[in-house]
Amino acid sequence: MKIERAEVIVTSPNRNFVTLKLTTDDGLTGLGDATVNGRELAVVSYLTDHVVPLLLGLDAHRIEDTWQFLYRSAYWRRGPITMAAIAAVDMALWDLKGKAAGLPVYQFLGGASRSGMMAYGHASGKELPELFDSIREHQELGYRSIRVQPGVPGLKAIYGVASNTGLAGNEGVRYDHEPAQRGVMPMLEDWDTRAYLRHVPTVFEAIRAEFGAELPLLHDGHHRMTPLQAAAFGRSLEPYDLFWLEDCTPAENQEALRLVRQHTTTPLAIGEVFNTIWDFQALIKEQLIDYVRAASTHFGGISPLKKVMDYAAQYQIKSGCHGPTDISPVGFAAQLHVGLAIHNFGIQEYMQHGARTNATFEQSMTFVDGFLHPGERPGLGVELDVDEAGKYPYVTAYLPYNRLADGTVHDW
Ligand code: KDG
Ligand code: MG
Repeated sequence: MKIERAEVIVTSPNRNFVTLKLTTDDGLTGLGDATVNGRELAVVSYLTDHVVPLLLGLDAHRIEDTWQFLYRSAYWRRGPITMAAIAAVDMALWDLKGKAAGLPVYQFLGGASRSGMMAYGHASGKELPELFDSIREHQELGYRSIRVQPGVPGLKAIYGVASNTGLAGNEGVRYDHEPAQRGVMPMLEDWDTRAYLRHVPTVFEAIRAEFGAELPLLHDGHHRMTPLQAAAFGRSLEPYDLFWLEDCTPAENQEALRLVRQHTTTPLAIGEVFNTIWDFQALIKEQLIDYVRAASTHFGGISPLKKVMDYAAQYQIKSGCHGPTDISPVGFAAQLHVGLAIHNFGIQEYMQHGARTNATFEQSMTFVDGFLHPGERPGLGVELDVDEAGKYPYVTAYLPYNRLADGTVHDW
């Protein structure tokens, strides 16, 4: 099974996606996701200019060897562009292996450890009534765990609060509030940490009063606090029993979590912007986190995701893979196969793709009563309709950014 053709396909059905398609000499095709939100074309160049020429003629069964070859021969280590490109190759090779053997990928990772994976969705609302409606809408869709991002008084636009309510389906547009703000410049949002720290605990108090003690609730701090602020915030949320507090401090300074950890028992999740197992090394060994937020797409693919989760398992740390809409259906399927197989699965973020994306990427994945399953189709279970993909060319799209009241740029 030799790699005969490698194509990089860019499509923007509801948002931009970069997909690698490998074709073997026996006619099988494998898909990999290489989407880096807001920097998509950099990965396209990395793949077409530097990776595709190296793949032609390789034995598609040699997944680990190909991964090590691409990682070590590049010499320059880590980074989202490199690791997304390697991820796409890794996923496509697992897809091919599955198709060649007639087995879904999870069967190669140890087989199923559960019948389905609990997913959480994104509820948001500027004010409590909208937020409560959004939580209820998610419950009606079957979600049993809910991430909550409220507005903050005095702030016009902040991360995670949909500009208008509504869920996927309507071409994905109404729910596409998060990063894919289309335009030639990043959209400006505003920020005030003290207002946020005062307000958010009151929101969780109101949610517990309305929805009771059982509902698992999550919240994303999106890298915006200092270690001391995060420590105080985690402590102030303890009465509301969060499933996790995510990205409470900027991810670059991993030592910050030592301080946070000393002061709060609110469970911590981090890692959606991490690229390698080494970014998690100290966090796992020192038990500074409870959930690993790596995404297959930004972490080098299925192979390293399985390795980091096996390492985390030694410390009772669980998975909570990043699953926003900027992970394509291919990347999403890849981490569903890992999640189904590992013993230490925790939860899976599931922000649903829009109708056009689902028509472009045909998927075997299911979401039933709040639980995800990758399906039984050989490989990853995703096929790309290239004619459909061709209808939606790349659109310039940036993530938003933040400024404080005095104009200083802040973490977004
Ligand atoms: O591209 C950036 C988004 O994926 C990110 O902002 C989403 O934080 C996020 C999350 O938890 O889904
Ligand atoms: Mg996040």
